[in-house]
Amino acid sequence: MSGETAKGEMEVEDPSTSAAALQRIPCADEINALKRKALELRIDTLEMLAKPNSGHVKASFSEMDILVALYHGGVLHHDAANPLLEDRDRFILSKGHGAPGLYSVLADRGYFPKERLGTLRQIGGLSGHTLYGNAPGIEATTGALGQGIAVALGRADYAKRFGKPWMVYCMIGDGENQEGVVSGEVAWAAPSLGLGNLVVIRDRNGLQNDTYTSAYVKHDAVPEALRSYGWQVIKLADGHEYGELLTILRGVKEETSHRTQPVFIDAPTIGGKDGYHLRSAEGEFTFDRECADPANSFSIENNPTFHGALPNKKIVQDMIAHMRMRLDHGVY
Ligand SMILES: Cc1ncc(C[n+]2csc(CCOP(=O)(O)OP(=O)(O)O)c2C)c(N)n1
Ligand SMILES: [Mg+2]
Repeated sequence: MSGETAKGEMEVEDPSTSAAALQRIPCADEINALKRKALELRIDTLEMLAKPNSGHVKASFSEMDILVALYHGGVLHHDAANPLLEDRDRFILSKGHGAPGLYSVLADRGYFPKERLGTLRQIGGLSGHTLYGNAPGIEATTGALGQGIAVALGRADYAKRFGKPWMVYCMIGDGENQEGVVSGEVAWAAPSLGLGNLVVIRDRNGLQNDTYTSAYVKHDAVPEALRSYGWQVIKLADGHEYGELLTILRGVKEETSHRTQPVFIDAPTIGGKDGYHLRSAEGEFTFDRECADPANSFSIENNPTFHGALPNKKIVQDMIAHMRMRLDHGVY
């Protein structure tokens, strides 16, 4: 699918010259269906969070398109009817606070009934962070940042040593790069162990819990460092764009059998993506950002306030209503 530039950066083949690459590119209908699916699942996520009136909306919304590409775009080999299928690909959400987004995806894929989403953060219900055994499809207990990627490394190492055909996908946050295990131990070990079956995707939404990540992490230094340790680095232009996401993810999957380098996919995203409502000066919902009156509208996009907290209940209901209207009108 690709070659490496002099800088070691992944170069995607010109689709017009490669039949194989052409097959990986999703068609407009598929992209549209996935965008619609992601909006539906963001609505499910917001409704899930609205009930306990807490939980991680910004993280769940930024990661959603990547999850939908993996689970609905035919990338992961998995079977909701048989969550422990031996040869399944493993997906580990290292940024475990993004659990609500993953629950929406898993419920939609049929891992458990959608009604269970209404139990988030209740005793005996879905856990606020991913917890092994709490719901089918959750592969590891995560939430302490850095933990999931260490588990992912162990699983990938096991698979390689014992000749298992499955791959391990792991999503980290950009703030999570501050954990030593992410930027140190796993970063060094994975290429040394030749883990070509490990794919780490960074949800680079630019935010952590109460501020911008750039205050602590030099975003561009991370891929540079990983490349120098021996990772294959792929920088996406837009972590919400299905054409690019699927072309890359499908290509990475096809190359697994002869790859010895772990893969790091850097995906720029928008924290809280799609979490807004727009109203005109007259108070009517509008889809046009240009026509929206800021005094009547509200957005959690790229807003560090809404890490673990939600806006007030009225705003949340307005956001849900606006998202539903976008769904009805095909605006996504
Ligand atoms: C070891 C550890 N330290 C601190 C926290 C508290 N914490 C939870 S989420 C978060 C910010 C994470 O930011 P990022 O990785 O960028 O994820 P995002 O929410 O932006 O997707 C922090 C500091 C934690 N969960 N684990
Ligand atoms: Mg972040």
